[in-house]
Amino acid sequence: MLPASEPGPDRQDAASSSAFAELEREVSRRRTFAIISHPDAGKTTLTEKLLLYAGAIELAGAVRARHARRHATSDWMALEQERGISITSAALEFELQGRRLSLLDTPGHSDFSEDTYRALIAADSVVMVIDAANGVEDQTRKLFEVCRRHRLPILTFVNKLDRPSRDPLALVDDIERTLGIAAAPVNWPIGSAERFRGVYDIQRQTLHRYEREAQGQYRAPVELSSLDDPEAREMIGAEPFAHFRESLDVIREAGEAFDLEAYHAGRQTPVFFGSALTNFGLEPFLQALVDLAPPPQPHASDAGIIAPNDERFTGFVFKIQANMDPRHRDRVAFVRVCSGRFTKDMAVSNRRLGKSLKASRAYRFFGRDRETISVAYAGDIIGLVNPGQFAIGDTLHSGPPVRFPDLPRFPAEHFGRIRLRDQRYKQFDEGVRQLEEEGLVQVFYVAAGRREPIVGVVGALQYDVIVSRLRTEYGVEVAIEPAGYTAARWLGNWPGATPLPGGQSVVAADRQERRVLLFASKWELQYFERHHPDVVLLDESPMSG
Ligand SMILES: Nc1nc2c(ncn2[C@@H]2O[C@H](COP(=O)(O)OP(=O)(O)OP(=O)(O)O)[C@@H](O)[C@H]2O)c(=O)[nH]1
Ligand SMILES: [Mg+2]
Repeated sequence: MLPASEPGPDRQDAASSSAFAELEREVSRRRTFAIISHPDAGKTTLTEKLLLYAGAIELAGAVRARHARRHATSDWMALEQERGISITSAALEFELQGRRLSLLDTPGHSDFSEDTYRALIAADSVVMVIDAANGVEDQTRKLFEVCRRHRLPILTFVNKLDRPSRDPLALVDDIERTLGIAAAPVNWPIGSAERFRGVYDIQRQTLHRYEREAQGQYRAPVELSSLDDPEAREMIGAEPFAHFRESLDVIREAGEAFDLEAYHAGRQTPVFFGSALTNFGLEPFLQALVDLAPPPQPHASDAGIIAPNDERFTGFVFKIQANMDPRHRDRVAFVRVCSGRFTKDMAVSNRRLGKSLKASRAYRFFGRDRETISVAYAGDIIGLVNPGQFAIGDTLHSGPPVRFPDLPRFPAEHFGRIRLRDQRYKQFDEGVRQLEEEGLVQVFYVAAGRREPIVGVVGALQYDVIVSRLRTEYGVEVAIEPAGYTAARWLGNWPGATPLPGGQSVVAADRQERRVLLFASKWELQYFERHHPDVVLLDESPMSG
Protein backbone atom coordinates (compact mmCIF):
# COMPACT_ATOMS: atom_id res chain seq x y z
CA MET A 1 0.00 0.00 0.00
CA LEU A 2 1.11 3.54 -0.69
CA PRO A 3 1.79 5.78 2.27
CA ALA A 4 -1.19 7.98 3.03
CA SER A 5 0.63 11.19 2.14
CA GLU A 6 1.25 10.20 -1.47
CA PRO A 7 -1.53 10.45 -3.97
CA GLY A 8 -2.79 7.13 -5.32
CA PRO A 9 -2.43 6.31 -9.01
CA ASP A 10 -5.83 7.75 -9.85
CA ARG A 11 -5.10 11.00 -8.18
CA GLN A 12 -1.69 11.16 -9.85
CA ASP A 13 -3.34 10.66 -13.23
CA ALA A 14 -5.86 13.32 -12.46
CA ALA A 15 -3.13 15.72 -11.37
CA SER A 16 -1.05 15.14 -14.49
CA SER A 17 -4.02 15.41 -16.81
CA SER A 18 -5.05 18.67 -15.23
CA ALA A 19 -1.43 19.88 -15.53
CA PHE A 20 -1.54 18.94 -19.19
CA ALA A 21 -4.86 20.73 -19.66
CA GLU A 22 -3.35 23.82 -18.08
CA LEU A 23 -0.33 23.61 -20.37
CA GLU A 24 -2.55 23.28 -23.44
CA ARG A 25 -4.71 26.15 -22.35
CA GLU A 26 -1.78 28.45 -21.63
CA VAL A 27 0.06 27.59 -24.84
CA SER A 28 -2.99 28.04 -27.03
CA ARG A 29 -3.60 31.58 -25.79
CA ARG A 30 -0.08 32.76 -26.60
CA ARG A 31 0.83 34.83 -29.65
CA THR A 32 4.47 35.68 -30.30
CA PHE A 33 5.33 37.95 -33.20
CA ALA A 34 8.08 40.19 -34.54
CA ILE A 35 7.61 43.56 -36.23
CA ILE A 36 9.88 44.01 -39.24
CA SER A 37 10.55 46.46 -42.04
CA HIS A 38 12.98 48.76 -43.70
CA PRO A 39 14.29 51.51 -41.39
CA ASP A 40 11.85 54.27 -40.51
CA ALA A 41 8.67 52.64 -41.77
CA GLY A 42 7.26 53.06 -38.27
CA LYS A 43 7.79 49.76 -36.41
CA THR A 44 8.56 51.35 -33.07
CA THR A 45 5.74 53.85 -33.45
CA LEU A 46 3.33 51.04 -34.31
CA THR A 47 4.62 49.01 -31.37
CA GLU A 48 4.04 51.90 -29.03
CA LYS A 49 0.54 52.49 -30.33
CA LEU A 50 -0.39 48.81 -30.14
CA LEU A 51 0.68 48.87 -26.51
CA LEU A 52 -1.43 51.95 -26.00
CA TYR A 53 -4.49 50.39 -27.58
CA ALA A 54 -3.98 47.18 -25.67
CA GLY A 55 -4.01 49.23 -22.50
CA ALA A 56 -0.48 48.12 -21.68
CA ILE A 57 0.76 51.70 -21.41
CA GLU A 58 -0.94 54.93 -20.53
CA LEU A 59 0.70 57.40 -22.84
CA ALA A 60 2.49 56.68 -26.09
CA GLY A 61 6.05 57.92 -26.25
CA ALA A 62 6.89 59.74 -29.43
CA VAL A 63 9.60 58.58 -31.75
CA ARG A 64 8.97 61.78 -33.64
CA ALA A 65 10.97 64.38 -31.82
CA ARG A 66 14.53 63.97 -30.74
CA HIS A 67 13.86 65.70 -27.50
CA ALA A 68 10.50 64.17 -26.87
CA ARG A 69 9.73 64.04 -23.20
CA ARG A 70 8.79 60.41 -23.29
CA HIS A 71 10.56 57.78 -25.30
CA ALA A 72 9.05 54.77 -26.95
CA THR A 73 8.99 51.75 -24.66
CA SER A 74 10.84 49.56 -27.13
CA ASP A 75 13.61 52.08 -27.88
CA TRP A 76 15.02 52.01 -24.37
CA MET A 77 18.75 52.24 -25.12
CA ALA A 78 20.38 55.66 -24.74
CA LEU A 79 21.74 55.67 -28.27
CA GLU A 80 18.35 54.69 -29.68
CA GLN A 81 16.76 57.66 -27.98
CA GLU A 82 19.53 59.98 -29.06
CA ARG A 83 19.37 58.91 -32.71
CA GLY A 84 15.68 58.09 -32.99
CA ILE A 85 16.38 54.70 -34.52
CA SER A 86 16.14 51.18 -33.18
CA ILE A 87 19.45 49.44 -32.62
CA THR A 88 18.52 46.30 -30.80
CA SER A 89 15.36 44.22 -30.71
CA ALA A 90 13.11 44.69 -27.70
CA ALA A 91 10.69 42.20 -26.20
CA LEU A 92 7.34 43.32 -24.80
CA GLU A 93 4.78 41.08 -23.26
CA PHE A 94 1.19 42.07 -22.54
CA GLU A 95 -2.31 40.67 -22.08
CA LEU A 96 -5.23 41.40 -24.34
CA GLN A 97 -8.66 39.80 -24.54
CA GLY A 98 -7.48 36.68 -22.77
CA ARG A 99 -4.43 36.35 -25.00
CA ARG A 100 -0.83 36.68 -23.94
CA LEU A 101 0.98 38.64 -26.64
CA SER A 102 4.76 38.76 -26.94
CA LEU A 103 5.97 41.37 -29.35
CA LEU A 104 9.50 41.82 -30.67
CA ASP A 105 10.20 45.27 -32.09
CA THR A 106 13.23 44.86 -34.34
CA PRO A 107 15.72 47.34 -35.80
CA GLY A 108 15.30 48.00 -39.51
CA HIS A 109 18.81 49.12 -40.35
CA SER A 110 20.78 46.44 -42.16
CA ASP A 111 23.79 47.01 -39.90
CA PHE A 112 21.74 45.47 -37.09
CA SER A 113 20.11 42.79 -39.18
CA GLU A 114 21.73 39.90 -37.35
CA ASP A 115 19.79 40.85 -34.23
CA THR A 116 16.60 41.23 -36.29
CA TYR A 117 17.17 37.86 -37.87
CA ARG A 118 17.44 36.14 -34.51
CA ALA A 119 14.29 37.82 -33.26
CA LEU A 120 12.48 36.47 -36.32
CA ILE A 121 13.57 32.96 -35.46
CA ALA A 122 12.03 33.41 -32.02
CA ALA A 123 8.63 34.47 -33.40
CA ASP A 124 5.65 32.48 -34.69
CA SER A 125 4.43 35.22 -36.98
CA VAL A 126 5.36 38.61 -38.29
CA VAL A 127 3.99 42.10 -38.71
CA MET A 128 5.43 43.74 -41.81
CA VAL A 129 5.25 47.52 -41.90
CA ILE A 130 5.29 49.33 -45.23
CA ASP A 131 5.73 53.06 -45.63
CA ALA A 132 2.84 54.14 -47.88
CA ALA A 133 5.06 56.61 -49.70
CA ASN A 134 7.84 54.14 -50.43
CA GLY A 135 6.21 50.76 -50.92
CA VAL A 136 8.32 47.65 -50.41
CA GLU A 137 11.87 48.77 -49.62
CA ASP A 138 15.12 46.91 -49.76
CA GLN A 139 15.49 45.76 -46.20
CA THR A 140 11.85 44.68 -46.04
CA ARG A 141 12.47 42.51 -49.07
CA LYS A 142 15.49 40.85 -47.45
CA LEU A 143 13.70 40.18 -44.18
CA PHE A 144 10.72 38.89 -46.08
CA GLU A 145 12.95 36.22 -47.62
CA VAL A 146 13.84 35.04 -44.13
CA CYS A 147 10.13 34.88 -43.26
CA ARG A 148 9.46 32.89 -46.38
CA ARG A 149 12.19 30.40 -45.57
CA HIS A 150 10.72 29.88 -42.14
CA ARG A 151 7.13 29.93 -43.39
CA LEU A 152 6.16 32.70 -41.03
CA PRO A 153 2.66 34.09 -41.48
CA ILE A 154 2.72 37.83 -42.14
CA LEU A 155 0.22 40.59 -41.40
CA THR A 156 0.95 43.77 -43.34
CA PHE A 157 0.38 47.27 -42.03
CA VAL A 158 0.71 50.02 -44.63
CA ASN A 159 1.66 53.02 -42.54
CA LYS A 160 1.83 56.82 -42.83
CA LEU A 161 -1.38 57.39 -44.76
CA ASP A 162 -1.46 60.80 -43.10
CA ARG A 163 1.41 61.67 -45.43
CA PRO A 164 1.39 61.79 -49.24
CA SER A 165 1.12 58.14 -50.25
CA ARG A 166 1.22 55.96 -53.30
CA ASP A 167 -2.02 54.81 -54.78
CA PRO A 168 -3.29 51.84 -52.73
CA LEU A 169 -3.72 49.69 -55.84
CA ALA A 170 -0.07 50.32 -56.71
CA LEU A 171 0.97 49.44 -53.14
CA VAL A 172 -0.88 46.13 -53.20
CA ASP A 173 0.59 45.39 -56.60
CA ASP A 174 4.07 46.21 -55.29
CA ILE A 175 3.70 43.77 -52.37
CA GLU A 176 2.55 41.02 -54.70
CA ARG A 177 5.17 41.56 -57.39
CA THR A 178 8.19 42.47 -55.31
CA LEU A 179 7.65 39.84 -52.66
CA GLY A 180 5.80 37.19 -54.60
CA ILE A 181 3.09 36.79 -51.98
CA ALA A 182 -0.65 37.26 -52.47
CA ALA A 183 -1.94 40.39 -50.74
CA ALA A 184 -5.50 40.50 -49.44
CA PRO A 185 -6.62 43.99 -48.39
CA VAL A 186 -8.76 43.85 -45.28
CA ASN A 187 -9.50 47.53 -45.39
CA TRP A 188 -9.07 50.17 -48.04
CA PRO A 189 -7.86 53.74 -47.59
CA ILE A 190 -9.71 56.82 -48.70
CA GLY A 191 -7.23 59.44 -49.87
CA SER A 192 -3.97 60.28 -48.16
CA ALA A 193 -2.18 63.20 -46.53
CA GLU A 194 -4.49 66.23 -46.16
CA ARG A 195 -7.13 64.30 -48.04
CA PHE A 196 -6.92 61.17 -45.92
CA ARG A 197 -10.47 60.46 -44.84
CA GLY A 198 -10.18 57.03 -43.27
CA VAL A 199 -10.36 53.36 -44.15
CA TYR A 200 -13.19 51.19 -45.30
CA ASP A 201 -13.52 47.70 -43.87
CA ILE A 202 -14.14 45.61 -46.97
CA GLN A 203 -15.77 42.66 -45.30
CA ARG A 204 -17.78 44.42 -42.64
CA GLN A 205 -18.62 47.25 -45.04
CA THR A 206 -18.01 49.89 -42.46
CA LEU A 207 -16.19 53.15 -42.55
CA HIS A 208 -13.61 54.22 -40.01
CA ARG A 209 -13.38 57.95 -40.20
CA TYR A 210 -10.02 59.59 -39.80
CA GLU A 211 -9.75 62.54 -37.51
CA ARG A 212 -6.42 64.07 -36.81
CA GLU A 213 -6.03 64.39 -33.12
CA ALA A 214 -4.18 66.62 -30.78
CA GLN A 215 -0.53 65.46 -30.69
CA GLY A 216 -1.60 61.95 -31.55
CA GLN A 217 -1.18 60.90 -27.97
CA TYR A 218 -4.51 59.60 -26.85
CA ARG A 219 -6.96 57.06 -28.20
CA ALA A 220 -8.57 58.36 -31.34
CA PRO A 221 -12.31 57.88 -31.55
CA VAL A 222 -13.56 55.50 -34.21
CA GLU A 223 -16.84 56.26 -35.89
CA LEU A 224 -18.67 53.78 -38.05
CA SER A 225 -21.35 54.33 -40.64
CA SER A 226 -22.50 52.64 -43.83
CA LEU A 227 -20.84 53.38 -47.14
CA ASP A 228 -24.14 53.69 -48.96
CA ASP A 229 -25.24 56.27 -46.52
CA PRO A 230 -25.32 59.56 -48.49
CA GLU A 231 -23.72 61.01 -45.41
CA ALA A 232 -20.62 59.00 -46.18
CA ARG A 233 -20.17 60.68 -49.55
CA GLU A 234 -20.77 64.03 -47.99
CA MET A 235 -18.34 63.40 -45.19
CA ILE A 236 -15.63 62.30 -47.56
CA GLY A 237 -16.24 64.77 -50.33
CA ALA A 238 -17.52 63.91 -53.79
CA GLU A 239 -14.19 63.63 -55.60
CA PRO A 240 -12.19 61.54 -53.12
CA PHE A 241 -15.28 59.41 -52.66
CA ALA A 242 -15.53 58.72 -56.41
CA HIS A 243 -11.85 57.84 -56.64
CA PHE A 244 -12.13 55.58 -53.63
CA ARG A 245 -15.21 53.77 -55.00
CA GLU A 246 -13.42 53.16 -58.26
CA SER A 247 -10.36 51.56 -56.72
CA LEU A 248 -12.49 49.67 -54.20
CA ASP A 249 -14.42 48.14 -57.10
CA VAL A 250 -11.16 47.04 -58.71
CA ILE A 251 -9.94 45.42 -55.52
CA ARG A 252 -13.29 43.79 -54.84
CA GLU A 253 -13.38 42.26 -58.30
CA ALA A 254 -9.77 41.45 -58.99
CA GLY A 255 -8.26 41.37 -55.53
CA GLU A 256 -7.54 38.42 -53.30
CA ALA A 257 -10.10 37.53 -50.69
CA PHE A 258 -8.73 36.88 -47.23
CA ASP A 259 -8.03 33.19 -46.60
CA LEU A 260 -6.94 32.15 -43.12
CA GLU A 261 -5.24 29.00 -44.29
CA ALA A 262 -3.26 30.80 -46.99
CA TYR A 263 -2.19 33.38 -44.40
CA HIS A 264 -1.07 30.72 -41.94
CA ALA A 265 0.87 28.96 -44.69
CA GLY A 266 2.65 32.21 -45.58
CA ARG A 267 1.12 32.31 -49.06
CA GLN A 268 -1.05 35.34 -48.45
CA THR A 269 -0.71 38.44 -46.35
CA PRO A 270 -3.74 40.36 -45.12
CA VAL A 271 -3.15 44.09 -45.67
CA PHE A 272 -4.29 46.91 -43.41
CA PHE A 273 -3.91 50.63 -43.99
CA GLY A 274 -3.46 53.28 -41.36
CA SER A 275 -1.25 55.77 -39.64
CA ALA A 276 0.48 54.73 -36.47
CA LEU A 277 1.64 58.20 -35.56
CA THR A 278 -1.85 59.66 -35.64
CA ASN A 279 -3.45 56.58 -34.06
CA PHE A 280 -5.37 55.56 -37.09
CA GLY A 281 -6.36 52.06 -38.13
CA LEU A 282 -4.83 50.47 -35.06
CA GLU A 283 -7.87 48.88 -33.47
CA PRO A 284 -8.76 46.66 -36.42
CA PHE A 285 -5.13 45.73 -36.82
CA LEU A 286 -4.68 44.79 -33.20
CA GLN A 287 -7.93 42.85 -33.36
CA ALA A 288 -6.64 40.94 -36.38
CA LEU A 289 -3.48 40.07 -34.47
CA VAL A 290 -5.56 38.70 -31.65
CA ASP A 291 -7.94 36.83 -33.95
CA LEU A 292 -5.68 35.61 -36.73
CA ALA A 293 -2.06 35.29 -35.61
CA PRO A 294 -1.08 31.67 -35.04
CA PRO A 295 -0.37 30.17 -31.61
CA PRO A 296 3.08 28.75 -30.77
CA GLN A 297 4.31 26.46 -33.54
CA PRO A 298 6.28 23.20 -33.37
CA HIS A 299 10.08 23.35 -33.65
CA ALA A 300 12.40 21.02 -35.52
CA SER A 301 15.21 19.55 -33.42
CA ASP A 302 17.79 16.77 -33.65
CA ALA A 303 15.30 14.63 -31.74
CA GLY A 304 12.48 15.26 -34.19
CA ILE A 305 9.68 17.80 -34.19
CA ILE A 306 8.87 19.16 -30.76
CA ALA A 307 5.27 20.24 -30.26
CA PRO A 308 4.64 23.26 -28.04
CA ASN A 309 2.42 21.23 -25.73
CA ASP A 310 5.15 18.63 -25.24
CA GLU A 311 5.48 18.48 -21.48
CA ARG A 312 9.24 18.69 -21.29
CA PHE A 313 10.60 22.21 -21.25
CA THR A 314 12.70 23.22 -24.26
CA GLY A 315 13.87 26.59 -25.53
CA PHE A 316 16.77 28.39 -27.12
CA VAL A 317 18.76 31.53 -26.41
CA PHE A 318 18.30 34.02 -29.24
CA LYS A 319 19.69 37.14 -27.68
CA ILE A 320 21.96 38.27 -24.89
CA GLN A 321 21.87 41.78 -23.55
CA ALA A 322 23.77 43.30 -20.67
CA ASN A 323 23.15 46.35 -18.52
CA MET A 324 19.57 46.92 -19.60
CA ASP A 325 18.76 48.20 -16.19
CA PRO A 326 21.42 50.43 -14.68
CA ARG A 327 20.34 49.30 -11.22
CA HIS A 328 20.97 45.65 -11.94
CA ARG A 329 23.85 45.71 -14.41
CA ASP A 330 23.43 42.08 -15.21
CA ARG A 331 23.52 40.01 -18.34
CA VAL A 332 20.26 38.60 -19.54
CA ALA A 333 19.84 35.69 -21.91
CA PHE A 334 16.56 35.92 -23.82
CA VAL A 335 15.03 32.52 -24.29
CA ARG A 336 12.21 31.54 -26.59
CA VAL A 337 10.31 28.79 -24.80
CA CYS A 338 9.52 26.19 -27.48
CA SER A 339 7.70 23.56 -25.47
CA GLY A 340 6.36 22.75 -22.08
CA ARG A 341 6.42 24.72 -18.90
CA PHE A 342 9.30 26.57 -17.37
CA THR A 343 9.22 26.97 -13.61
CA LYS A 344 11.45 29.00 -11.39
CA ASP A 345 14.30 27.05 -9.81
CA MET A 346 13.89 24.17 -12.22
CA ALA A 347 16.99 22.29 -13.32
CA VAL A 348 17.66 23.22 -16.92
CA SER A 349 20.28 21.53 -19.08
CA ASN A 350 22.38 23.47 -21.51
CA ARG A 351 22.99 21.11 -24.39
CA ARG A 352 26.18 22.80 -25.56
CA LEU A 353 27.85 22.44 -22.17
CA GLY A 354 26.14 19.20 -21.23
CA LYS A 355 25.57 20.81 -17.86
CA SER A 356 22.56 21.37 -15.71
CA LEU A 357 21.89 24.61 -13.90
CA LYS A 358 19.24 25.97 -11.62
CA ALA A 359 17.34 28.82 -13.23
CA SER A 360 16.62 30.80 -10.13
CA ARG A 361 16.03 34.21 -11.64
CA ALA A 362 13.68 34.48 -14.58
CA TYR A 363 11.92 37.53 -15.93
CA ARG A 364 9.44 38.67 -18.44
CA PHE A 365 10.21 41.89 -20.25
CA PHE A 366 8.49 45.05 -21.23
CA GLY A 367 11.18 46.97 -23.10
CA ARG A 368 13.66 47.86 -20.41
CA ASP A 369 11.32 46.93 -17.57
CA ARG A 370 11.26 43.48 -16.14
CA GLU A 371 9.12 41.48 -13.81
CA THR A 372 10.08 38.30 -11.97
CA ILE A 373 8.15 35.26 -13.09
CA SER A 374 7.68 31.89 -11.49
CA VAL A 375 6.23 30.09 -14.50
CA ALA A 376 6.32 30.41 -18.30
CA TYR A 377 4.90 28.38 -21.17
CA ALA A 378 5.74 27.56 -24.76
CA GLY A 379 5.55 30.73 -26.82
CA ASP A 380 6.87 32.97 -24.07
CA ILE A 381 10.04 34.96 -24.26
CA ILE A 382 11.78 34.92 -20.92
CA GLY A 383 14.98 36.43 -19.64
CA LEU A 384 17.38 34.38 -17.57
CA VAL A 385 20.13 36.10 -15.69
CA ASN A 386 23.30 34.96 -17.32
CA PRO A 387 26.47 34.79 -15.31
CA GLY A 388 28.32 33.54 -18.36
CA GLN A 389 26.76 30.12 -18.94
CA PHE A 390 24.69 31.03 -21.94
CA ALA A 391 25.65 31.77 -25.50
CA ILE A 392 23.45 32.79 -28.40
CA GLY A 393 21.99 29.69 -30.01
CA ASP A 394 22.16 27.50 -26.89
CA THR A 395 19.41 24.92 -26.51
CA LEU A 396 18.00 24.60 -22.99
CA HIS A 397 15.90 21.64 -21.96
CA SER A 398 14.61 19.42 -19.24
CA GLY A 399 14.48 15.67 -19.75
CA PRO A 400 16.43 13.88 -22.49
CA PRO A 401 18.93 15.88 -24.56
CA VAL A 402 17.66 17.81 -27.53
CA ARG A 403 19.17 20.43 -29.76
CA PHE A 404 17.62 23.08 -31.98
CA PRO A 405 19.36 24.19 -35.16
CA ASP A 406 22.21 26.68 -34.75
CA LEU A 407 21.47 30.33 -35.27
CA PRO A 408 23.68 31.37 -38.15
CA ARG A 409 26.15 34.13 -37.55
CA PHE A 410 26.56 36.87 -40.10
CA PRO A 411 30.21 37.19 -41.11
CA ALA A 412 31.83 40.48 -40.14
CA GLU A 413 32.44 42.80 -43.06
CA HIS A 414 33.94 45.80 -41.34
CA PHE A 415 37.05 45.74 -39.22
CA GLY A 416 38.42 48.39 -36.93
CA ARG A 417 41.18 48.75 -34.39
CA ILE A 418 39.74 49.68 -31.03
CA ARG A 419 41.88 52.00 -28.91
CA LEU A 420 41.38 52.69 -25.27
CA ARG A 421 41.74 56.42 -24.62
CA ASP A 422 42.10 56.25 -20.87
CA GLN A 423 43.65 53.90 -18.32
CA ARG A 424 40.65 51.77 -17.42
CA TYR A 425 41.87 48.64 -19.08
CA LYS A 426 39.97 46.24 -16.86
CA GLN A 427 36.60 47.85 -17.61
CA PHE A 428 37.55 48.10 -21.24
CA ASP A 429 38.32 44.40 -21.44
CA GLU A 430 35.16 43.48 -19.58
CA GLY A 431 33.04 45.68 -21.85
CA VAL A 432 34.55 44.30 -25.04
CA ARG A 433 34.10 40.77 -23.75
CA GLN A 434 30.45 41.48 -22.99
CA LEU A 435 29.70 43.00 -26.39
CA GLU A 436 31.29 39.95 -27.93
CA GLU A 437 29.07 37.67 -25.89
CA GLU A 438 26.05 39.58 -27.15
CA GLY A 439 27.14 38.86 -30.70
CA LEU A 440 27.55 42.54 -31.46
CA VAL A 441 31.23 42.21 -32.37
CA GLN A 442 33.86 39.65 -33.12
CA VAL A 443 37.16 40.34 -31.42
CA PHE A 444 40.55 39.43 -32.84
CA TYR A 445 44.03 39.85 -31.49
CA VAL A 446 46.99 40.26 -33.74
CA ALA A 447 50.46 39.40 -32.42
CA ALA A 448 51.56 41.67 -29.58
CA GLY A 449 48.37 43.68 -29.94
CA ARG A 450 46.40 42.32 -27.00
CA ARG A 451 45.57 45.76 -25.77
CA GLU A 452 44.25 46.98 -29.07
CA PRO A 453 42.10 44.27 -30.51
CA ILE A 454 40.60 44.30 -33.95
CA VAL A 455 36.83 44.31 -33.88
CA GLY A 456 34.79 42.89 -36.71
CA VAL A 457 31.17 43.96 -37.21
CA VAL A 458 28.43 43.28 -39.73
CA GLY A 459 27.68 46.97 -40.30
CA ALA A 460 29.67 50.12 -39.63
CA LEU A 461 26.93 51.70 -37.49
CA GLN A 462 27.83 49.11 -34.88
CA TYR A 463 31.07 51.02 -34.25
CA ASP A 464 28.95 53.86 -32.88
CA VAL A 465 27.08 51.40 -30.69
CA ILE A 466 30.34 50.00 -29.34
CA VAL A 467 31.77 53.43 -28.54
CA SER A 468 28.53 54.60 -26.96
CA ARG A 469 27.93 51.49 -24.89
CA LEU A 470 31.51 51.28 -23.63
CA ARG A 471 31.13 54.87 -22.51
CA THR A 472 27.70 54.67 -20.89
CA GLU A 473 27.88 51.14 -19.50
CA TYR A 474 31.56 50.71 -18.67
CA GLY A 475 32.77 54.27 -18.29
CA VAL A 476 35.57 53.96 -20.81
CA GLU A 477 36.43 56.14 -23.75
CA VAL A 478 37.50 54.37 -26.89
CA ALA A 479 38.13 55.26 -30.48
CA ILE A 480 37.79 52.89 -33.37
CA GLU A 481 39.96 53.38 -36.42
CA PRO A 482 39.36 51.52 -39.62
CA ALA A 483 41.64 48.51 -40.03
CA GLY A 484 42.24 47.41 -43.58
CA TYR A 485 40.53 44.02 -43.50
CA THR A 486 37.40 42.83 -45.21
CA ALA A 487 36.99 39.25 -44.05
CA ALA A 488 37.91 36.97 -41.14
CA ARG A 489 38.35 33.23 -41.60
CA TRP A 490 39.01 30.65 -38.91
CA LEU A 491 41.40 27.82 -39.69
CA GLY A 492 39.44 24.60 -39.59
CA ASN A 493 41.42 21.58 -38.33
CA TRP A 494 44.79 22.64 -39.62
CA PRO A 495 47.38 20.89 -37.50
CA GLY A 496 50.56 22.48 -38.76
CA ALA A 497 52.06 25.91 -38.57
CA THR A 498 49.70 28.63 -39.65
CA PRO A 499 50.10 29.23 -43.38
CA LEU A 500 50.91 32.88 -43.92
CA PRO A 501 48.37 34.76 -45.97
CA GLY A 502 50.79 37.29 -47.48
CA GLY A 503 50.00 40.74 -48.82
CA GLN A 504 48.30 42.98 -46.31
CA SER A 505 46.49 40.06 -44.67
CA VAL A 506 47.53 38.88 -41.20
CA VAL A 507 47.34 36.00 -38.77
CA ALA A 508 45.35 36.69 -35.62
CA ALA A 509 43.63 34.78 -32.82
CA ASP A 510 40.26 35.03 -31.17
CA ARG A 511 39.69 35.14 -27.41
CA GLN A 512 39.95 31.35 -27.20
CA GLU A 513 43.29 31.42 -29.03
CA ARG A 514 41.81 29.90 -32.14
CA ARG A 515 43.67 30.90 -35.26
CA VAL A 516 42.06 33.38 -37.60
CA LEU A 517 43.23 34.94 -40.82
CA LEU A 518 42.23 38.53 -41.43
CA PHE A 519 42.16 39.18 -45.14
CA ALA A 520 42.75 42.61 -46.56
CA SER A 521 40.65 42.01 -49.67
CA LYS A 522 38.48 39.50 -51.40
CA TRP A 523 41.28 39.08 -53.87
CA GLU A 524 43.80 38.12 -51.19
CA LEU A 525 41.30 35.67 -49.74
CA GLN A 526 40.79 34.02 -53.12
CA TYR A 527 44.51 33.95 -53.74
CA PHE A 528 45.04 32.18 -50.42
CA GLU A 529 42.31 29.65 -51.17
CA ARG A 530 43.87 28.86 -54.54
CA HIS A 531 47.30 28.33 -53.04
CA HIS A 532 46.17 26.36 -50.00
CA PRO A 533 43.49 24.05 -51.29
CA ASP A 534 43.94 21.75 -48.26
CA VAL A 535 43.28 24.44 -45.68
CA VAL A 536 39.68 24.63 -44.57
CA LEU A 537 38.62 28.21 -43.93
CA LEU A 538 35.51 28.82 -41.84
CA ASP A 539 33.63 32.07 -41.69
CA GLU A 540 32.36 31.17 -38.24
CA SER A 541 34.28 30.19 -35.17
CA PRO A 542 34.46 26.38 -35.18
CA MET A 543 33.22 26.22 -31.58
CA SER A 544 30.33 28.63 -31.95
CA GLY A 545 27.72 25.98 -32.64
N1 LIG B 1 3.63 61.05 -40.63
C1 LIG B 1 3.84 59.88 -40.02
N2 LIG B 1 5.03 59.61 -39.50
C2 LIG B 1 5.20 58.42 -38.89
C3 LIG B 1 4.16 57.46 -38.78
N3 LIG B 1 4.64 56.38 -38.14
C4 LIG B 1 5.93 56.66 -37.83
N4 LIG B 1 6.27 57.90 -38.29
C5 LIG B 1 7.56 58.58 -38.15
O1 LIG B 1 8.54 57.87 -38.87
C6 LIG B 1 9.80 57.95 -38.19
C7 LIG B 1 10.33 56.57 -37.91
O2 LIG B 1 9.48 55.90 -37.00
P1 LIG B 1 9.94 54.66 -36.14
O3 LIG B 1 8.73 54.14 -35.49
O4 LIG B 1 11.10 55.00 -35.31
O5 LIG B 1 10.41 53.71 -37.31
P2 LIG B 1 11.09 52.29 -37.17
O6 LIG B 1 10.53 51.46 -38.27
O7 LIG B 1 10.93 51.77 -35.79
O8 LIG B 1 12.61 52.62 -37.47
P3 LIG B 1 13.90 51.70 -37.12
O9 LIG B 1 13.58 50.95 -35.89
O10 LIG B 1 15.03 52.64 -36.93
O11 LIG B 1 14.10 50.80 -38.30
C8 LIG B 1 9.55 58.73 -36.92
O12 LIG B 1 9.92 60.05 -37.17
C9 LIG B 1 8.05 58.62 -36.73
O13 LIG B 1 7.49 59.70 -36.03
C10 LIG B 1 2.89 57.79 -39.35
O14 LIG B 1 1.93 57.03 -39.31
N5 LIG B 1 2.80 59.00 -39.95
MG1 LIG C 1 12.29 51.15 -34.42
